[in-house]
Amino acid sequence: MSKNGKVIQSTGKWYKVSIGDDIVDCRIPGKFRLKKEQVTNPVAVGDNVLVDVADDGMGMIEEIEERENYIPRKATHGRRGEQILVSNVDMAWVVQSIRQPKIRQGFIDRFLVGCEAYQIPVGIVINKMDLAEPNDLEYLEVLEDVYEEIGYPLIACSIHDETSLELLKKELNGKTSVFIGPSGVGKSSLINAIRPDLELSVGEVSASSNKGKHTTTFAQLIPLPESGFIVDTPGIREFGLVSIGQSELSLFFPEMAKYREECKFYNCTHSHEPGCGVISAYENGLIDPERYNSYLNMLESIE
Ligand SMILES: Nc1nc2c(ncn2[C@@H]2O[C@H](COP(=O)(O)OP(=O)(O)O)[C@@H](O)[C@H]2O)c(=O)[nH]1
Ligand SMILES: [Mg+2]
Ligand SMILES: [Zn+2]
Repeated sequence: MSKNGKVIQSTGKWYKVSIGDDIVDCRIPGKFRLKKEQVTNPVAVGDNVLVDVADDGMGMIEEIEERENYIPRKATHGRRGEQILVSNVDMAWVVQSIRQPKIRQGFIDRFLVGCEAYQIPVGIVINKMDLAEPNDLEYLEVLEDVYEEIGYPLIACSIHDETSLELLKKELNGKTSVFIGPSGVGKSSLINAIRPDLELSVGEVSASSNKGKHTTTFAQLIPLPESGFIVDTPGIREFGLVSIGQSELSLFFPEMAKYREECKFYNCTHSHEPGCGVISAYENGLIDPERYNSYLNMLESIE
């Protein structure tokens, strides 16, 4: 009998598929592997699939629903093309901590751009608010103003503050969400706070410091208490400016959209050109200086 499910884990050969309340071990037919696609993994974590479940409880993946979006990473083992880290993401959260380590706005902006480019709705989580000092609170207010004005939700939280965790849980419920961020900001701790039964290791050196190891790590969807999934993966750190061209970059800064139209040159990079609507908006205080600074830094890093 065929059933609809969602791939929650993958080894490359075997797939765990969540079907209703069950988790079924599945394989894929050989023809899936042979298909010539741009991506190197035929079935990705996050894929919605149709599974034929045999009498012995084993499954065969028959069909993959078209993906709404996906988070890419560079293919491993020197292969060309993109690999899908996770697909059908409802919401990505860029996680930073107010202290230890302190917020890096350039990092936030880079990942917001990545999510915009791959059509993934995105918000910001500022964790470890229990460590905040008075000037941090002022900074947080500035960040809230800047990002919520653009349209990015911002949640300030702490694993020691139940009220803030409830807020976060509400945002995650019913969706497939991803935490993106550098190590040490508390991603695993937050997941543990939501699913205390899991006991993910906290405070461990991130696998990304051991490149050879983490390239073989697959993403995993962790079911949330009510409904929805949260993704746990170290591989997401690389997600940034994958395949974005210089003249495209400003498309992924939503607040620049209406000023771009005023630019004199159609291929304006909004960095030095005369008659640039974005530069003039920046000079008139209509675009946040930090955001514009992030834009210029990213522009420089694109070949
Ligand atoms: N004070 C404080 N420490 C936290 C908080 N969240 C996480 N930590 C600590 O930060 C360190 C790194 O946390 P971890 O979850 O491993 O971060 P990850 O690398 O992003 O997964 C650990 O020592 C945690 O106990 C928080 O809200 N407040
Ligand atoms: Mg972690
Ligand atoms: Zn311009």
